[in-house]
Amino acid sequence: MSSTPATPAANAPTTPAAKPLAKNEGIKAESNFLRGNILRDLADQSTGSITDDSSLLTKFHGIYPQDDRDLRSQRRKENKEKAFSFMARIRVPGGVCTPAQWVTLDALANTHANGTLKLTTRQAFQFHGILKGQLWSAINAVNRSLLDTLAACGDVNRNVMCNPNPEQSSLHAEALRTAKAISDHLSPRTRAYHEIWIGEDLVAGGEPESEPLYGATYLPRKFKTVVAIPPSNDVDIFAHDLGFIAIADATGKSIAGFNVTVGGGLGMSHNQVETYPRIADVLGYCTVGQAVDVAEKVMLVQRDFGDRTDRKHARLKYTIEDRGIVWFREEVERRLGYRLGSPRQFAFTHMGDRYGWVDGENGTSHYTLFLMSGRVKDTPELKLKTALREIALAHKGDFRLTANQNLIIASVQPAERPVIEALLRKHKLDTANNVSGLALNAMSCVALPTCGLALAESERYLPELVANLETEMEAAGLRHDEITLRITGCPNGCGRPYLAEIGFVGRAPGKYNVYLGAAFNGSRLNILYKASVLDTDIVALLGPIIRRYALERTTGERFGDFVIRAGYVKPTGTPADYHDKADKPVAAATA
Ligand code: SRM
Ligand code: SF4
Repeated sequence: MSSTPATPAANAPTTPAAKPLAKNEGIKAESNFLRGNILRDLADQSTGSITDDSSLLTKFHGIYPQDDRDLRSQRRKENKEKAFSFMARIRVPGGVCTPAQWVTLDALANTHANGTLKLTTRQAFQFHGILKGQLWSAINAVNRSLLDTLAACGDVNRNVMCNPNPEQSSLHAEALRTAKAISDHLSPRTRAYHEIWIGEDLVAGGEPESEPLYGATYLPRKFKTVVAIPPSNDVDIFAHDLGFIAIADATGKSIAGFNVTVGGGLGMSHNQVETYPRIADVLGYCTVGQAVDVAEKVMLVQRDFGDRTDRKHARLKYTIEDRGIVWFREEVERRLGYRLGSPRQFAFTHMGDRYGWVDGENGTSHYTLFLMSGRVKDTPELKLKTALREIALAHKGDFRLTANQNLIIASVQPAERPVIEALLRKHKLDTANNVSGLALNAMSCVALPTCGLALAESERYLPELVANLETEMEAAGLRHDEITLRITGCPNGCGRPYLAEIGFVGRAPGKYNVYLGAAFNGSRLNILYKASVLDTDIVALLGPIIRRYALERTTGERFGDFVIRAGYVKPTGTPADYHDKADKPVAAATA
């Protein structure tokens, strides 16, 4: 496989010279491959944060400065600087980690962060609330556990996701191998990460480094890759820049190749119709052996043609919208030196997780555990973090983080199963059957108090939102019916709300845009039903629709399909589906 080197010419923006490059481009270019002044800023004890330029660069190292937004106004009154701390995102290709790694992260959450672990929508872990003085030792310890935070954020290929498929163990093993190979191949090569966080010596003599794939300015924007195994679309393949849909061979036990998808992305901004969520296109088909090469070439086309002048227009989805999928395929194939095959038949049936015990193909079994919003913490009612530590200490298989923020206790040997069952029972975690269909298919982003971009609550509001709507579902006789519900605190889409049958997107404190009508299998986006709905009005808005669905649905008809048939929303296939032009711009929830 030959890669196109990132020469300045290859990396040069193709947008009109008159438009200046986005500020981030200069900071990247001058950072000496992501070093910048990070070390200097970490040593500066006069503040709990780092400079704006370093903040941009630490993202590539998986680290974000944040502040506790609950404390902002109080700190301002007291004339104190914001309550700064750091979020660190730990990359877990395919979401698979060992029990020993879990135990390490569990301990670090207590000693270095806010005592919780967050499982993300992209099969990664996050720590919140790391104080500056402990940041280095936290990241260093993560690396000693053979995980890392490099490229978990930033303008690079992010954590590569893979369906954690417990039922089809042999397909999963192959798909995971591909996900890891892509992850390794597209990882940045800079030694900056190792110098800063692992204390490795500077490259001898300080001779120039190179980033063979990325060049000095990396990508125009973040880039996300996933591998899916039909019929499960739990990774939400159509939401990502690049996807590989595994096509099984005639035996059903091995992968023959992959359909390649490109140009998905969800982020948008309220009132800016030129930003919108977009479903990925199926580009073609490749063999297993070609997958890494294809991933590289797709990323390189985006490296060279993505818009580096406007970060709101810099994702691959806009490159494809602007230039067309035919042009894009030709450009990828030109670099590959061969044509992609015609896409093969595939069918996704769902994007949620399968809870409880399932048997694998090799005598092992797997338990999928529902975690509300992926947050692992101890509360007076539920000692979830303690329970999972005890399970990790006893478990001999692996753990798999799902794209729905849940956890699979995977590869449990028959002899081990009674031990895990007893621990699940002891901690009352064997209760998926008692949880409603709505809750089991609900997801939220983090939002307040840590996310600097949140306009409204999300994770902290989800339990109340679900409980309120569960009452309506129960009254309609739908307690165990599955409807996907997702909420985010702003329109960036971190909880993939535009792919939920019911999506809530924060506009202002206590106010949400309500979206309806996505497909249950993740193949169709939803549509704005009503803008700026007060949280207190949500039940009155949706209750009648839920009741009508219960009465009028046809056999097997999904809620998302029903609301379109019943005329609640009408897809136009234009950005108008997501925006409400009547709305005025809104300010952030707290200053
Ligand atoms: Fe996200 C920014 C959290 C998945 C689209 N996302 C952020 C930041 C880092 C806020 C910031 O820039 O200051 C959030 C940190 C909050 C916090 O306090 O932890 C944040 N995003 C998350 C996570 C943790 C949500 C979660 O509850 O699980 C997810 C971490 C995934 C991971 O492990 O890598 C997360 N973010 C997503 C997804 C879903 C996905 O990829 O499947 C999306 C939509 C898909 C997409 O990329 O189009 C997403 N996040 C964004 C965007 C909008 C990007 C865009 O193209 O417009 C931003 C803002 C930005 O990049 O400027 C953002
Ligand atoms: Fe923050 Fe918005 Fe992402 Fe939620 S969707 S985590 S509020 S950036």
